[in-house]
Amino acid sequence: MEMTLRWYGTGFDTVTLRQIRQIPGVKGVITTLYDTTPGEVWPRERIQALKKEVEAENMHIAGIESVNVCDAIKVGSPDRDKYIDNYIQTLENLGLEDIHLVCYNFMPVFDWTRTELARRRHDGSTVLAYNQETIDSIDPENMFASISKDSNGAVMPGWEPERMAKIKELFEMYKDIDEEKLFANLKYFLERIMPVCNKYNINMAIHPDDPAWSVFGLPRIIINKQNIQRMMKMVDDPHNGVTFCSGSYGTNLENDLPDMIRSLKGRIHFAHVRNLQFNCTEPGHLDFEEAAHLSSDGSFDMYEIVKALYDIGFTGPIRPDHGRMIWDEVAMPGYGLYDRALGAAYINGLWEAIEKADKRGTK
Ligand SMILES: [Mn+2]
Repeated sequence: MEMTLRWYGTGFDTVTLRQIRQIPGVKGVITTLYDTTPGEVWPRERIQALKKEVEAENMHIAGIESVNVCDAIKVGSPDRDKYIDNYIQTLENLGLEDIHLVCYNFMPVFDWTRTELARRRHDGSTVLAYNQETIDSIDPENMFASISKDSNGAVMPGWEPERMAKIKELFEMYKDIDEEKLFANLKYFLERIMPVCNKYNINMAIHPDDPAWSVFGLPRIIINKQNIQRMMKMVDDPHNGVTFCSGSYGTNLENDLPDMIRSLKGRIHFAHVRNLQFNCTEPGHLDFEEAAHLSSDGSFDMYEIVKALYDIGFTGPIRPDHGRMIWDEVAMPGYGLYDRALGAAYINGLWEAIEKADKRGTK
């Protein structure tokens, strides 16, 4: 594995490249052109400029998160081919710049969904949290307004104000889209992009839906082992792979995370590792919050998750995921420096211990 950190780019991220470089073992960033709109072509010069900026701090771009897929492609509207052509051109431009990993998602309307961006925990840190009763009582059209007040002034990925201003229109676009149609549109998209991925050896890594079930009546498909196996098989190409995000698949307690990792051997191109703490697991009253990465701070056995990645011979980029807001840092919720740096150090420690035990035959 290669330890990395997500970086939103100068002007969007409170964390600098130099700070990231000083986290032990981090030489790669996962980044994006944050001011591009889904559907547009990423100009090669801008990708080059981004690379230069990262390389000036003695790091490299380990992958892109994300090149977002526009709604026309997700709903399969008549003009989707134009946008897929643009996506292919973006992939070509990335490939020409020697970038070989692209994370994306296929979630309708909302990206990740949380009900709070700054819930206070027992230790005084603040974290993102999800409460099912709140979701069930909220009008989805007001969702954006209700959470954006806690965003510390940051534009949240997937919750861009321009998109959210058209929320009614977006719901209208998806009104006839069920799971089967979403699968069919994903298949169509993947079949069209696989040739350029093969040409430039670009690994596509779909991010799971977060949370891993339907919210607001919208279909969600990248949610469990069965559905990802279906997705792998429907376009059976090694470049059609996944981002294994423990915090997203883990929202659904029926998902056995180490087992899912083992079943995806060879198709996990990117890993997001984080922990959640469940406060209530009753359906309808489900409540969870994002814990520190440490196993004992949350509900997941992080050793087993990292060990499963080690056991399948995972060699791709890995990153700590959402961190708590600690030590008075003011940053985009989930994306401060401090707690993600602690997460990276912890995952590095787990990995080193697992690897050494394995090599000594005592694991
Ligand atoms: Mn993730």
